Amino acid sequence: MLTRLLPLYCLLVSFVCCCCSRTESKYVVKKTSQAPVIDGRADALWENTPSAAVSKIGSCTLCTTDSLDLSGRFKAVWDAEHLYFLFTIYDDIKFRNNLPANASEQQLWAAWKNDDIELFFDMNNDKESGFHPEEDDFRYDFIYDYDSVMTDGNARGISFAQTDFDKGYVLEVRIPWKNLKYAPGQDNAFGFEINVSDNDTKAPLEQGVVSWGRSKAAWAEEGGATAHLRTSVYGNLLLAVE
Ligand SMILES: [Ca+2]
Ligand SMILES: [Ca+2]
Ligand SMILES: [Ca+2]
Ligand SMILES: [Ca+2]
Repeated sequence: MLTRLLPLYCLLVSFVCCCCSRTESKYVVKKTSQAPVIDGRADALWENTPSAAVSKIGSCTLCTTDSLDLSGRFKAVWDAEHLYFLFTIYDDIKFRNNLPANASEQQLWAAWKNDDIELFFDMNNDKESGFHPEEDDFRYDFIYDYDSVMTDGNARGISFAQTDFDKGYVLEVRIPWKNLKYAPGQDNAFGFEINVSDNDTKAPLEQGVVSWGRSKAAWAEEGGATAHLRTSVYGNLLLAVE
C-alpha cells in the first residue's frame, strides 16, 4: 500500500514546492552595533553579512543569461538611525549617459537609460496595486557614476559611494529611517524591491533588468514596465537583532 501511495506523495510534494518557489522573497536584515563606512568598499562587518541574489530577469531588449553581462547580489544591515546596503553588480560594460550635474527629481524618468540601481520601499507593507510616494512608498535611483540620488521622495541625508572593479561595480548606501518615515524595531517587516538596469550601449534602451522580489512574475504577467510601481510584487525585509 505504502509503495502504491509513494508516487502520489512525491507528486504532492513537488506541487507544494513548485508553489513555494513563487512566494515572496525575504531577506533578514541583521542589526549592527558598528556603522559601515560609506566608501564603496566592503567593511569587515559586510564580510560576515549574508547576501541575496538579484537575479530575476524582469525585462530586456537584448536578453542574455550571461551573469557577467548583468547580475548582482546585495547585503543589508540596520541600526537605530539608518538602513545600510552593499550592492555588488556584475556588468561587462559600465555605461552612463551625459547627465546634467545635480539633476533634480524631474530627471527621475531617465535613470533607467543608464546603468542604474533602483530601490523601492513599501513601508506599511500593504502589497497593493499602486505606489504612493506622498504616503509610505519610496523610490531611490542610484545611477552608475553619478553624484545625485534620483527620487520622488526625500534624498536629504542619504549617503552613497560607488567603486569599480574589473567585472562590475560596488555601491554602498546609507538611508536614514526618517526618510522612510519609519521607526525600526525588532521583527518589523516592510516591502522592498530592487531593479538593476543594464545599458551597455546608448540604444536600444534598458537592455536588461534583474530584480530581487517578485517582479519576474509581475513584469511578465502583471503590467509590464510599470509593474515595479505595484507594491504587491515586492519582497520583504525583516529586521532582526542577530
Ligand atoms: Ca564601506
Ligand atoms: Ca552588461
Ligand atoms: Ca504601501
Ligand atoms: Ca552596462
